[in-house]
Amino acid sequence: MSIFNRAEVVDQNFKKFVKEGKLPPARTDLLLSQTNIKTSELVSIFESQVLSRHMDLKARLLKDEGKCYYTIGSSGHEGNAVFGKIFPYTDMAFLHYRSGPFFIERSKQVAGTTPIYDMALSFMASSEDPISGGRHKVIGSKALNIPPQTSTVASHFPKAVGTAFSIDRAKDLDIPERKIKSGSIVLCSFGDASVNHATALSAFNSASWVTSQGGHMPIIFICEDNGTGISVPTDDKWIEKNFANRPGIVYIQTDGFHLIDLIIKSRSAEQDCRINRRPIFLHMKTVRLMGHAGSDVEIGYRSLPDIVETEFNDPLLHSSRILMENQCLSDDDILKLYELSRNQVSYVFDASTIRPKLESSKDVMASITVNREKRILPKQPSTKERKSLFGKEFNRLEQPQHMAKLINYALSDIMLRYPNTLVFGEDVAQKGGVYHVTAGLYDQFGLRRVFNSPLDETSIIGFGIGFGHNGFIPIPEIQFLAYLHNAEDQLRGVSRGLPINKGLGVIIITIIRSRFLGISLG
Ligand SMILES: Cc1ncc(C[n+]2csc(CCOP(=O)(O)OP(=O)(O)O)c2C)c(N)n1
Repeated sequence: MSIFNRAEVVDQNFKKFVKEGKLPPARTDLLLSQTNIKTSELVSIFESQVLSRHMDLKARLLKDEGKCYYTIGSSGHEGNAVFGKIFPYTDMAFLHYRSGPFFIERSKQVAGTTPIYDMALSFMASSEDPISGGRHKVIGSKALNIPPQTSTVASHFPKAVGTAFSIDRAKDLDIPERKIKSGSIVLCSFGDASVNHATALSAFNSASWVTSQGGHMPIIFICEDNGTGISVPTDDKWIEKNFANRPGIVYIQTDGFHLIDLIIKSRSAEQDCRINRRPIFLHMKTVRLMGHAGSDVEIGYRSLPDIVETEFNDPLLHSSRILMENQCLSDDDILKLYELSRNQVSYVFDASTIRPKLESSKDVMASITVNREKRILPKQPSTKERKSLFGKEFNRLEQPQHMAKLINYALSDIMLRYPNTLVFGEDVAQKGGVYHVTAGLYDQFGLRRVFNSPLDETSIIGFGIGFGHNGFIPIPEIQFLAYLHNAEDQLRGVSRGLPINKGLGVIIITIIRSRFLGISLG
């Protein structure tokens, strides 16, 4: 066994250590008998953890054979299977790329889902991959309410915040188009290094901001803290120091090695968030095994004893100890489950290697959604309706009007015609926009449909995408073209046009370009 092949070492060690009973010690002395957690729940979670581990191991083998293209794995993050169990599939989840165990466990809630095959097709870049159409290894599922994300770290945070913001607003406005069950919450998971990203900070800030304005923000930020971002260590206390005292965000820490602690803390996070409709930061401490991705050789930047020590803290070994000490499974049962799962994953992955690949640009574009849905549109507002709303006769086009005025007319018509439209951005409410494009809309349609955002374009577009996920037609305003560049990455994530995004609303951006000495709609 080569010391460079850590996947093989981790695999062999698991079998050896379980057989010999050489298991890492517990950090907490929680026992199953002190809780109302069922044995079947623990076993199901463990099975998902093991299946995910085998996906990582098999992907590496197939990569060496040139059949698998991208092998960023979930090893070390298997604790996230618990979240797949605790949170109902109706809670939309914007996931970290190490969420294989979550995906497998959540799929058990919905009959007919095939998470291992779906992910295998994605690993193999097959055109039949239902998640990204073969473009990338990514986790996603329409049936499981998991919108797939781009690989840009933190890009999913503002969308998650926007979606959380949309849930109670949709209920208040009672829009029939809403897609997310009322009372739902949103999950947003990520690694420890990602919290430093401007996009992440934008989202935490906006979640806090909305809460401090009295708004509802039912979101659980799940930080899967493995203490490193590729090769750069995260200080042991960095996450806690940063998030233990954020205004409006409740901080809960959990042990990513301990299934019982994870279940208890996730349940309490869930209850708090679901009832109080406020953001929670759930901090799961864990490790990363087998390097950042298949191409990463950890020994280039970490000492071997450090790697070996981390590997002994394998969450699967911890889970095995918990299952044995609580008489849920014997060592024999665990080893049998381990090998059966290996065969299952191996069979499915081998089958996926022979599925068609992307061959042409036509194949690449085949999965891009085009809006061909036939809808019955509400009728245009009549002059009488406009008059009753605005209190005066409208002869709008009798004489030439400034473009801002024309956009303003168009917006009020759209808002009148489509009760699921919202207008938001900086200064759009009482002030009516810095260029008066939204003048009068706040008075006409009220605070719930016309509202000011925090001064942060990333969040504005994030709100737009999030509201779009929930059946709204969001109309975010960006004051000036230059300010859109801050937020462009959010748009790129949407324009991927993946099948899951079919339900997304329209996003209209009103961009004011003063250099035209007038106003144009971008
Ligand atoms: C915006 C952006 N910058 C850089 C990268 C390259 N990159 C991919 S993963 C990663 C580290 C992320 O670390 P962390 O958030 O701790 O998650 P982990 O991989 O440790 O689970 C980096 C820098 C990226 N994907 N996106």
